[in-house]
Amino acid sequence: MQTEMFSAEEPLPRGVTLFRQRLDEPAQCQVLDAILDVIHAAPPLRLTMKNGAQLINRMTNCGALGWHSDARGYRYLEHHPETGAPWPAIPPDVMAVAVELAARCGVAGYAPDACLVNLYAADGRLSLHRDHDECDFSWPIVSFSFGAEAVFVLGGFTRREPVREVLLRSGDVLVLHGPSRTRYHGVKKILSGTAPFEHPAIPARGRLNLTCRRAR
Ligand code: MD6
Ligand code: FE
Repeated sequence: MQTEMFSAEEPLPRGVTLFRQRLDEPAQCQVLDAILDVIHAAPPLRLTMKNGAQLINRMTNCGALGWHSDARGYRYLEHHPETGAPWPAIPPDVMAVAVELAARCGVAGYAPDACLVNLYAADGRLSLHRDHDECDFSWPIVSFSFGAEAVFVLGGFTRREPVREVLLRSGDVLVLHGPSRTRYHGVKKILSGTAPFEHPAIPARGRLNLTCRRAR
């Protein structure tokens, strides 16, 4: 895989907008307190893919819909697959920031109905993928990072195109929108030990990511 670090001056591709340090530490803790309640109400699971392989990171959801994967494939569910309960609501401050940043990216009227919670242990990663299980790609995905830094990889529109690396830190918010909404991306590595603080919602020496989307 070809990789190359983004330098500070190198602009991100159109439709990739990174709001560095959008959330200060008190704002991050407020979100994480609310996510701790989500985790208690909707226990994170290690999901399985169609081919039987298990995903490395545990995941849960908040919002009307939750992303799920099992032997039948990927889809959005209205209820937690084990408890049968509806997913907890998206915390109001997460919703407010997602709506604000979508608007700053030129998308008015954003109303995310799904927010995936990704829990990375110190050795967590996420293989190269495109988010394409949603109905309308004109709605952006707004992605929040908490805990240890992550080496995020951003590719093109086929798996074969080279990827570039972007470092995501706790408090950063990344928006994929417009022409970049369906770019390939993933998380190559967690830089364990780089978290600015600890919080019980974040796995030890790991990272927590929220991705808000409009699924339907
Ligand atoms: C992560 N993020 O940062 C994984 N998807 O842990 C994603 O998969 C992602 O950051 C769509 C849009 C933005 C993202
Ligand atoms: Fe994604």
